[in-house]
Amino acid sequence: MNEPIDRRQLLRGATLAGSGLALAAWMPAWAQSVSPGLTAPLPIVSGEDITLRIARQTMMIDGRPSKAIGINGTVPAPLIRLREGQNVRLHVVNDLDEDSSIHWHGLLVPTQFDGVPGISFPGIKPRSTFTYEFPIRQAGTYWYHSHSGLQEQLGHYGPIVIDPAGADPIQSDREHVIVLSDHSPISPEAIFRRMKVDPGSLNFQKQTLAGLLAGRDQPLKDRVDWGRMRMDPTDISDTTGAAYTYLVNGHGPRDNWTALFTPGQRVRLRFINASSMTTFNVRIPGLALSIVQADGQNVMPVEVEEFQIGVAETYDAIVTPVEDRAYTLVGEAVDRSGMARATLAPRAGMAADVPALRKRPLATMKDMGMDMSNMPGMEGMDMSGMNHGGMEYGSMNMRDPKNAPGVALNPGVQTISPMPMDRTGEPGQGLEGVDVFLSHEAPRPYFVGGRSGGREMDAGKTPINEVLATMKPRLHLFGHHHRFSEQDRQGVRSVGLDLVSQSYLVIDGESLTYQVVSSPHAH
Ligand SMILES: [Cu+2]
Repeated sequence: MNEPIDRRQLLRGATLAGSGLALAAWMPAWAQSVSPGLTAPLPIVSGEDITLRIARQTMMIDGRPSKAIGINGTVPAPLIRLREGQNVRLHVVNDLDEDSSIHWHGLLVPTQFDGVPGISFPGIKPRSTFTYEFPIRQAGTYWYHSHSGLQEQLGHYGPIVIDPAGADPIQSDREHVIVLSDHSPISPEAIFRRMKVDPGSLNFQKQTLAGLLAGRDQPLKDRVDWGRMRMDPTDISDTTGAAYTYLVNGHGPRDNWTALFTPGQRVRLRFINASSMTTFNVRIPGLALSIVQADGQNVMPVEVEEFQIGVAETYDAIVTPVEDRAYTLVGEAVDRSGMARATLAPRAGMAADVPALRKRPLATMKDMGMDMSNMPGMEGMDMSGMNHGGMEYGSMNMRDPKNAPGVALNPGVQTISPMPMDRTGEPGQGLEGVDVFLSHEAPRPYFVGGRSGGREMDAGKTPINEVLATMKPRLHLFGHHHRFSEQDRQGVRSVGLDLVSQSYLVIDGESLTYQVVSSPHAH
């Protein structure tokens, strides 16, 4: 007679016996729970001929299975490690039942291989293969992701590390890739639908009457003013920790992904924000972060205690932990609704204190591009007549073409800040209290760049656009590096910003004029 089998026991047994193997099955080695770092030979895909297979799969987050789309069976997708000067052929097999694609974020590639369906190629049909082929003309930290539907949200993203042709000017004893992302048990389509119906439906940090009575957040007058304008100062992130788990290399905060180091080592952390919607504030309490690269461009080292990373940005930081102890890597969502958490430790199984989530920031008039405190005679102005829709109420209308004479008012222009201003020297929303932060202005973290950026891109400057923002968009022109040069609107001082980047997080209420600089190499 057969013994009755306890299904739970069976599962438990299987989990215990096969935990190492099970992990290996859905996670690349550099992203497994405890990672020794990127060591040679690298547990990654490299060489001139690489095959990537896109397919649906399950991934485990904080011990719970979740639906995902991965590549070669893993989320994040495999680390692609290349060398400047080589050629690469990437055969992308689409095993999904829908179209897919891969966009190589920040790589200078011929147009037809940029991977944006409907623009540079038709996309990769189900059960078919597309081969990308291009020379590698740059070095640095980049990433790749789907440009089809909402697949990126489900895990279709991975890191790219390109080693320079010569010696790397950034010396380190060990490296780790830190892919930050957001993942939800709710399907991205359902989240999108919810956002369309009620943009604030996932915000559980709104102001309350109890808060008003206790003297928290905005005073009554501001609340009434903002209410009249139909603006919510707690609208910091659209999708929040109510729907998302924030991940480090595919691991939830409770998984405690651990990066190993030996005390005294210079450890290079390659941060990539591969999330769909989340801006992170990143810090490692007890360690200074020396930012040495931004969006793949080497920069003059800037030491910070915390930095903000927008969607699609990459930053490389050097940390030098000297103590024989664990440190917590905190990637706090900008609205403080949750955090990505990992540990840096000399040995596996260690953990440091995890700081509590800080108080969520409140948006200000400045964030809405309507700060008038610097304008004489306008301090006490009653803004109750302001309008968020399409009707005219003078220049404080949120979509008044007079506020952006150079912009054609087409359906792509959602809002125009009435009072945009230069905020490149500011720390970013939620970091107002931080002493040392990464600014886009002096000390010019982006300034050095140079290699694949600076020199090549000096020719043929063509100003094509002006960007005005009230919500954090990411500026990203595919296949281009941008040079943000100057800003020149009524009374707004010139930034004189000179940075080369593939994406740039616009601070709320900031206005930027930028030039796209074409070179013979950038398509
Ligand atoms: Cu991208």
